[in-house]
Amino acid sequence: NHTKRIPFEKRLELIPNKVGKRLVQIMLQKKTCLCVAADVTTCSQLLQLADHVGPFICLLKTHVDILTDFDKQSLVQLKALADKHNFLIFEVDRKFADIGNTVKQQFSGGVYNIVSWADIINCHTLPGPGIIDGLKEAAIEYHGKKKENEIYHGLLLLAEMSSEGNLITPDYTRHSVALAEHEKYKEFVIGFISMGKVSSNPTLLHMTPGVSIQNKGDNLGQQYLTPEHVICEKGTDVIIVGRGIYQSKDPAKSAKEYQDKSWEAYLKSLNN
Ligand code: BMP
Repeated sequence: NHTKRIPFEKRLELIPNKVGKRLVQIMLQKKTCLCVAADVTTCSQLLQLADHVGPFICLLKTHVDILTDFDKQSLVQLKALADKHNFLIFEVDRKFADIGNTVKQQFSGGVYNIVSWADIINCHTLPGPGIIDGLKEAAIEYHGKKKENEIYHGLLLLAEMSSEGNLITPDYTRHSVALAEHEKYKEFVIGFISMGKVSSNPTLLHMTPGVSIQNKGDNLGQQYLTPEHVICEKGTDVIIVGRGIYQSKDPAKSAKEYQDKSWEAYLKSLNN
């Protein structure tokens, strides 16, 4: 993180992926670097939370597999809320981690049919490049287009994790960065889940979980840093906040607070 931060306006022109571009556009329009991790367990809670925090976020991250009453109709409603409040949806915690052929089916098949509604997905890099190839094939086939620049999904690679004792090494992170920067994936991979800036390529976005203003961690290994720390010191672009927002008494008010803090930190980091 020694290089100066490049303003989002400049990066917007360079990003080839449509989802990545739209995300940065939304961040600039709404002045927010906040992604809410909506880790609630029912569809009605999810929709209510999305409606409350919608005005303050660029992205809503969901864990569809923790919903006890998952149904596709709710996803249609969630999409409508995303349009109403102008945010994207990030089906993150599928965290694909298998061989290319399997993840291709997991992405496009099953009851969730993720390819048909998620804008952004993510995967572990442990299996090697085949995992990205498999997901990319599913995305291209879904749209029935063979032209790579028509891909309308964005993939984030897990380059680092927030949990205590995780097994990711600096070498693993470097290899993940090399995969993301590979020419072959430039239309599809939009960035990383990481603890801070891991690549100086301005087209790749960094999103960081483990962010809280109040807490230092939980009793299952989660570790928290503040919005200012991860944006100014670690150079990340988007903060991912779950319990700090959805467990607060007033999620909309908390979301506004994280939004303001994230944008202030971004502006401050431009002058660092
Ligand atoms: P919380 O702010 O409540 O700790 O939630 C963090 C969110 O980010 C969770 O949805 C978790 O699955 C996700 N996450 C994480 O905490 N650390 C990682 O390394 C990767 C994640 O996706």
